[in-house]
Amino acid sequence: MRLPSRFSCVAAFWLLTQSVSAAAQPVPASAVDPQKEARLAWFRDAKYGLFIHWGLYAIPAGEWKGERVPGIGEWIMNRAKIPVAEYERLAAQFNPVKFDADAWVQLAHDAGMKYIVITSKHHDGFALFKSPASRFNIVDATPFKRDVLKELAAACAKRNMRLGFYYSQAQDWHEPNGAGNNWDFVPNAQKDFDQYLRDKAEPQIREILTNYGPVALIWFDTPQLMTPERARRFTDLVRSIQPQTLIDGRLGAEGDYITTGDNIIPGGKQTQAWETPATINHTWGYRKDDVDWKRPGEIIFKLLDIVSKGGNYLLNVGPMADGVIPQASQDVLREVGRWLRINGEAVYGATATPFGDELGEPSARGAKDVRGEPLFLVRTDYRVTAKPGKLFFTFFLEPRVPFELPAMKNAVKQAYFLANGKPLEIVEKDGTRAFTVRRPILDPLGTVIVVEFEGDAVMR
Ligand code: H79
Repeated sequence: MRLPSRFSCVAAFWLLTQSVSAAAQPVPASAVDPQKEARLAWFRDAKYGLFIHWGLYAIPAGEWKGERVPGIGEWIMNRAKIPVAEYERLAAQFNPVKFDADAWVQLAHDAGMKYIVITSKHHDGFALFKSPASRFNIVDATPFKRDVLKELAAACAKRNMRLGFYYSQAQDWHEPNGAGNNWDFVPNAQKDFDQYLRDKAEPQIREILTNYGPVALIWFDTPQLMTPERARRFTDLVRSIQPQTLIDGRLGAEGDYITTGDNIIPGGKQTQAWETPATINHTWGYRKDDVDWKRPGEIIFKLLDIVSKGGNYLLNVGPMADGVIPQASQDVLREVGRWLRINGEAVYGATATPFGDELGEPSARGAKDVRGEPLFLVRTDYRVTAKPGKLFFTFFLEPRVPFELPAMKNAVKQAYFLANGKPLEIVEKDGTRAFTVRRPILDPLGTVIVVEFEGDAVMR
């Protein structure tokens, strides 16, 4: 049999993670697992989390030996085919004296985020924690010698912030038998992958679940070489140590929730819990040349878009090698946080839109998108989120005059601006109900109008 190249393996994974379809996926009643639903309760309410990609790759920051290396920053070892012996030398330079766990947690808090997920070990194999299983870690191999996970866990506990760990369980470019490194070592198919799992990945998962208090979730990634049997060993390990810890959707087996492709937001709502991991610029790990930050308005739209489809938004920052999160990305996050302090009721604990026409529609001409899937024409005027007896209409553009409520059988009690409580008159005409928002729209980042109705759930 011909061996698949590394690239096609990655490409296959890429396709695998893109398969969340535009239509809602009904979950048969038999598939509802009460233990899983209990584990997921906080996650379903949280909606918005901070992803942190930090490691040795923050030192080269997208450049190696004076040359710009294209692609995502944390992939630099792979893209530049840097030998292990050379990459390891970065550890001796890693001394992030400005690292302040409290400041990072404060940022997540100010940003309105309810959980943090940090790279405990990325594909380069370097661990941000003291690890008996491998000396290639921040305590044993750097002059810094501090356990970043320990400090973050303490800071999170103080602020009631949930903390989860990204762990690359399959790729490990530092290890002869880890997946992915074919420039120092033999191709994947010739490796003793189970030796790698036994000697490093499984022990390290045990370590991060044992030494840092309650772990909100483990965020596995790129399940190359992961058979159902191998994945099962990780599931058993996680459940045996911390039964409440969630498992993401990239272990190589069914997790507790669906993880979409990187930066992919599905076109329609999903009933299963799900999460979109996303970049605030174009890279995960810090790159000095990527300053193309998303605007606060874009992030608020994506957040409401995701929440209106029943999902969570895990938005990433890449701290620099000195331990500081780039100020420009902090400023953007804090501005979103200011909006959320006023309008958070439309987000936290909210469920998906009971409607759906406002999301967009498939192209009637049968056009295809870049992935060859039917093109979905996204509408961006407004999004709807829901709580028992309440609908939240978040407008990103001035609503039509008058704005007609989507059809529902429930009586409508009242409507008002969430930001200031000012009532809006509901006018009934020919069986439709409408309100009129006068110019200028209250908040250009998103104006939320609450519509209260009789009963808990919308009847259509
Ligand atoms: O941790 C972040 C990424 O490093 C990781 N997932 C997120 C959360 C990830 N691993 N693999 N991929 C994402 C997809 C890889 C895409 C690739 Fe490429 C295309 C690998 C090789 C070609 C991008 C371009 C990276 C190197 C070149």
